[in-house]
Formats: sequence, C-alpha cells, structure tokens
Amino acid sequence: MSESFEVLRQAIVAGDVATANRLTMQLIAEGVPAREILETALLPGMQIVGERMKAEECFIPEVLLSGRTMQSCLDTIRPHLAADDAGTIGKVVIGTVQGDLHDIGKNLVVMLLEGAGFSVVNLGRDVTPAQFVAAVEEHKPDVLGMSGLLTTTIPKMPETIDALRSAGLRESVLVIVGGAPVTARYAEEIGADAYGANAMLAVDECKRLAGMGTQARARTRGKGTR
Ligand code: B1M
Repeated sequence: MSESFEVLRQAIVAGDVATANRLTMQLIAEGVPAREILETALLPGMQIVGERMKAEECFIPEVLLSGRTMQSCLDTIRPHLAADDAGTIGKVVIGTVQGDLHDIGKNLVVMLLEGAGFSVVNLGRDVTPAQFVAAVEEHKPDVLGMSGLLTTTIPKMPETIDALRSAGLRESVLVIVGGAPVTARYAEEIGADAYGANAMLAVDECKRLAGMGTQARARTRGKGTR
C-alpha cells in the first residue's frame, strides 16, 4: 500500500496522468479512503513540485502537467469524499483573485465544501473585484471565499473587500481568504472574517461562518442595504 502511495506521489511529480489515474482508481477500489489518498499522495506530490519549481529544477510546462495530473486525480476521488452532513448547509461563492491562475487548491476547497453539504458557486480563476461583487449581489451567499497563490495578487483581496463595502454589500456576506501566501494575520489585517490554512480547515471555518451568516444578513436587511 505505502508503495502505491509513493508511486502515485511520483506520478504527480512526473505529470504522468495515466499512471496517476490508474493508481488512484486502484486505491479507491481497494477501499482506501479518498481523504487518505489526498493527504498521503496527492498533496505531498504537489508539495514536491513546488519545492522543485523554487529550486529551478523544473519549469512551467512540467508544473502544468503535474497540475493537470493532480486535477484529474481530484476528479476521480471527488465522488468518494463522503458528505459529512446531508443537505445544503449554506451557500459559498468562491474564486481565485484577479491575475492569479492557480486554481488547484481552490478547487479542492470547492470539492470539500460540496462534500460537506454546501452549495457552491465556483467563479473560477482570475476573478476581478467587480466580478466578486456582482456574484455576491446575484447569488446572495452566506460566505465569499477568495483564494490567492501569488504575493503579487493577494492585494486583490482587500480591494475586493473594499469593493463590497462600496457596493453596500460588506455586511451581508462573510469573507474567508486562503492560499499559500495568506496568513491568519494577513486575513485579519485586510478585514476578512476568516482564514483557511488548508482545505479541511476552510470547510470548518465556512461552517462556522454560515451559522453567523444568517445573523449578518438579518443585520443588513435591518439597514436596508440588501
Ligand atoms: Co505557480 N507559483 N506560478 N503555477 N505554482 C507557486 C504558487 C509558487 C509558490 C512556486 C514557487 O516559486 N515555489 C510561486 C509563487 C511565489 C510567490 O508569489 N511568492 C509561483 C509562481 C511564481 C508562478 C508564476 C509567476 C511562474 C511564472 O510564470 N514565472 C506563474 C503565475 C501565473 C499566474 O497565476 N498569473 C505560475 C504558474 C503556475 C501554473 C499555471 C504552471 C500552475 C498552476 C496550475 C493551476 O493551478 N491550474 C502552477 C503551480 C501548480 C504552482 C505550485 C507548484 C503548486 C500550487 C498548487 O496547486 N498546490 C506552487 C508551489 C506550491 O504551492 N507548493 C506554485 C497544491 C494546492 C492543493 O495547494 O493551492 O496552496 P494550494 O491550496 C491549499 C491551501 O493554500 C488552501 O487549501 C489548499 C489545500 O490545502 N487554500 C485555501 C487555497 N485556496 C484557499 C481558499 C480558502 C481557504 C484555503 O478560502 C477561500
């Protein structure tokens, strides 16, 4: 079993979609929990890719292949990430901020949110502050999630929060931010309501926020901003 995990990790690193998919399906068929496959092979595989990228041992084409391989394995395990709760427990609008094309982590958050019973509107990547605001206006979510992987793009998070404020929508929605360069301190500094250190913790935080969301909306309705 641990050998399969190691081969799967290496297949992610090598961007070998066929081997990675075959092993993922094999592990699922053997009854290995999807979450264990995620935490023991897929995420560590991408971690290695990141370290190699930093050390300039691999470049964008290889990283893209690893990313696609990871995404494909995530699609395979998606139906097996069992729902913790039944029914819709809240609505989340989520996207990767403007200028940022990294969406693997955000898609993982989406998948776990859906698995936990949230209804999710996934805006994709490279989402402008105006698009986030329009989506909050249209979908009236409990929670707005922003993901960012680049130190150069995360300033779009406070910009989006400001845009929500200007549109009179800040009080109507709770904001969670996450992504590798984001910290709890940064989240606090920019006036977000929560920070998700990883996808699992993001779901916990969204559950907490969804409970508060009702009160936030009620407050806002009282003020007539929505
Ligand atoms: Co890029 N990239 N990349 N990249 N890339 C990083 C982020 C980098 C750290 C690599 C490095 O140098 N070590 C570096 C950023 C440095 C920095 O800003 N400090 C970097 C760079 C520099 C770049 C380019 C600028 C490279 C270039 O062109 N010269 C370029 C930028 C393009 C752009 O966005 N405009 C670029 C491009 C790319 C690809 C397109 C090739 C590809 C992305 C493919 C895709 O996403 N579809 C890519 C990849 C794959 C990576 C690394 C290797 C892996 C990212 C990943 O998917 N990790 C990454 C290095 C690394 O992070 N180790 C790197 C796995 C994923 C599951 O983790 O996304 O962190 P992560 O998500 C986690 C948590 O952060 C959290 O939960 C997830 C699961 O636990 N989380 C949230 C994420 N979003 C959340 C939201 C929440 C809560 C939690 O609430 C809403």
